[in-house]
Order: sequence, then structure tokens, then C-alpha cells
Amino acid sequence: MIPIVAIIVVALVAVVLFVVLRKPALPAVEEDETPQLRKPPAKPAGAPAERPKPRDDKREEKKEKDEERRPPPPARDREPSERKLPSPPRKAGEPEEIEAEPPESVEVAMPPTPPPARRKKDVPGLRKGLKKMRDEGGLFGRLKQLFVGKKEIDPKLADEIEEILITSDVGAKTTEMLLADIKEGLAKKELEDSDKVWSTLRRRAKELLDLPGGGALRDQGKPTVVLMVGVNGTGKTTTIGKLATKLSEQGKKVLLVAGDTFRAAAVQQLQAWGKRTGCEVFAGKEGADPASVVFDAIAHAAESKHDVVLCDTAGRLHTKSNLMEELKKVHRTAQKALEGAPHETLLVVDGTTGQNAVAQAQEFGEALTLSGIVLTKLDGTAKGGVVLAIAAEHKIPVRYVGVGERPQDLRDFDADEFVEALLGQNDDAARAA
Ligand SMILES: Nc1nc2c(ncn2[C@@H]2O[C@H](COP(=O)(O)OP(=O)(O)OP(=O)(O)O)[C@@H](O)[C@H]2O)c(=O)[nH]1
Ligand SMILES: [Mg+2]
Repeated sequence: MIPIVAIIVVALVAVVLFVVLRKPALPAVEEDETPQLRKPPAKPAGAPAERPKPRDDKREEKKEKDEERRPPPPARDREPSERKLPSPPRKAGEPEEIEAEPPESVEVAMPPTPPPARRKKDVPGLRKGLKKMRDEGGLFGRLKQLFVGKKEIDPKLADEIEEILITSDVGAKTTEMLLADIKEGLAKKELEDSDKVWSTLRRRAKELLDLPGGGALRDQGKPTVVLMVGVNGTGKTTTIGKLATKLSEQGKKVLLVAGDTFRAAAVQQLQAWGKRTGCEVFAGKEGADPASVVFDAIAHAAESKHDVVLCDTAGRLHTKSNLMEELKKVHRTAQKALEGAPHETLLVVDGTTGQNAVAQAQEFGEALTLSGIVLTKLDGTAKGGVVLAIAAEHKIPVRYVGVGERPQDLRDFDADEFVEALLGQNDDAARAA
């Protein structure tokens, strides 16, 4: 009996031992670990889902990180205006700019700024303003009579042209410049017909008038400050009014500054233009220092984001102080108010005053740096040769011409258009040009 019980006990112990010893090798443990090895590492809560990247993407990612660590290109390379231009040749050692460029799609969204639209010429319109010069007794009318009905060229032709030019305020020096080619051509018998003489005269006139920096005002920062100077009665205040009309029509915010503080009427005249054009007028107290008025006006314009500041000045002072000294002070003060100001100093001269206007260009040009001339009242003169004289002798570009008192009677100066209007044969030819 006892051996049977012992055998059973031993057998049970053997079974228990077998079960206990086999437990660590159970596949359940392996099954539990193996899938975990294939799973991605646990993400923090809320992290965005990420697609596993192919090997090339990972290389790209590393490249991007390297680029992020790279120092930014120098400031000048980051100027938006320069970014639109074709890249200059890269110097040795400079970072490759293409990596700092915005993606292609951004470039497409920022097309380069188109060049400013060219003004349409209006020769017949200007011709109306220059009517007195084109009439029989005017500069053009008299020149034309030299050629009408004459097939052969008169040997005295050059002398006759010379006389007309000199008596039309062109001046001796400028007349000489205009006629040198004609005299030479006639002497060499190269100008065998009147058409050739006429076209030589027009070509030379265009060459003398076509100076760099001529024509309408250009945007030179915000605000662009313009100082209008000239002797009394030439048309400074009226020109400011006309210019304000023109600039407002172009959508510019214009401030008119009453820098002529010596006459109450001068301020009122500017205020009337302010009303007419819808432009704000900045005026100091009567008798205030014009320089301080201009200083405050520029500060106000900068603050209130005006595009253009047109400063009127006196043409004659009631006090004993010197006009030129006063204007120099206004000029210096404008510079103190805003770097680069005044961006333009325009001398306004009356076209009917002939050689006096040339003398004014000389005098003002010695005192101030003039950036251009406005020639007014060309509608009221049969001569008008002073346009040529100022451009040729003083090399000051003409910016505008005044051909009447109405707001629209200020024309941007264009040498081609002007010569065509003054010396062109007829309106049909002008329209076809
Ligand atoms: N016909 C004509 N008259 C003009 C032209 N420009 C100005 N005037 C007139 O010339 C006169 C004098 O013009 P203003 O603008 O007052 O001259 P100003 O230079 O400001 O004169 P001061 O303030 O006294 O220095 C006015 O009667 C204007 O209407 C023009 O182009 N043609
Ligand atoms: Mg005035």
C-alpha cells in the first residue's frame, strides 16, 4: 500500500515540476513583446499625425535644418526691390543666393513693378497754348514766312533766321548754338532745300531742350518736398494751384504751404487754391518766419502721410532783408525738417519777360541748387525764345510750362512735344507723329 502512495506522490511532484519549469519559455511572453518592437515610439498627446518619410525626404529634412542654421544673407541682399531684379554675379565666398530666395510660387505672386506709363503726347493741345508764338508775328510765324513759296534757298537765309531768333528772346549765344549746323550745311551745300534747313533747326532745338531731369515731378519719398521760388508776379502761387490740381487727379495727397507770410493776400490766394483742389493748406501767423512755417509744415506732412508738399515763397519782401538770404534759410530749414528735403527747388519765370527771365535763372541758380524751371505765361507771348535760352545757357531742365490761368493750364514739359508744337508744320502731321 505504502509504495503505491509513494509512487503517486512522486508522479504528482514530477508533473508539478514539469509545469513550473516550462513556464518561462511560454510563447505568450514573446507574442506580447514582438508587436511592440514594430510599433512607432509613443507620441505626446496632441502631436500631429506624421506619415513615415521615405529615405530621400529625411535627407531633405536634414538639408533644410542645415540651411536654417546658416546665417541670413547680408541686409542689402534682402532688400525687396533688389529681390525682384536679376541676381548680380556671385562673388567667391558669398552664400549661394538661390537658397535664400522665396519659393517659386511666391515669385510668381510678386511680379516686378511695371515701368511708369509714358505720358501721351498732346501736340495740338499745347499748340493752342502757344498760339501767339505760332501767329504771323510770332516766333514760328515769322520763321515760316522765310520758307513759304521759296523753292530756292536764299543765300541770306541763315542771317534772316538769326534775326528772328534773337528778336524772339532766344539770345545771341543760344542762336549761335542753334544755327551752327545750318550755317555749316549751307556753306557745304548739303542743305539744298528748305525742308532740310527746317528739320535741322528742329533737331537742334530738341537737342538743346532735352536735358536730363526734365519733365514732371518724380516721387522722391514720402513726402516729396517742393520749394517754389522766383521773383514777384511770375506765377509761383498759381503754379502751385495748378500742380496741386494735377497731382490730386493722380491720387496724391498734397499739402500746400503758405511760405509767403509777408502778405495776407498771398495766404488767401493759396487757401482759395486749397478749396478748389481739395488740398489741405498749412499757414502760419501773418508775418511769421517763413522758414519756421515750412519746418512745421514738413513735420505735419510726414505725420499725416502726405505724398507731396508744395511750398509757396515770397517773390519780394517788405522788410529790408534780402530775398536770396531768406530763401537760403528756408532751404536749409527744410533740410533740417526732413533729410533730402527740399527734393525739388523749382524756379518760376515769366515767359513774357524775355532776357530778364534768363538773368533770374542766373541769379537764383547762384544762390540755390535749382532742380528745374517752370516757364509761365507762354500763352501771352509771341516770342518765348527764353525757353531755349535758359535750357541751353544754364542747363537747367524745364519741368512745366504755363499756358493760361486755368487749373488745367500747366503742361508737363517734353522737348519733343514742345518743339513739335512750336516748330511743327501742321496739326495733321502732329497727330500722325
Ligand atoms: N496767362 C497766364 N497767366 C498766368 C500764368 N501763370 C500765372 N498767371 C497769372 O499771373 C499773375 C501772378 O501770378 P501769381 O501766382 O500770383 O504770381 P506769384 O509769383 O505768386 O506772385 P507773388 O506772390 O507776388 O510773388 C496772376 O494773375 C496769375 O493768374 C500763365 O501761365 N498764363
Ligand atoms: Mg504768390
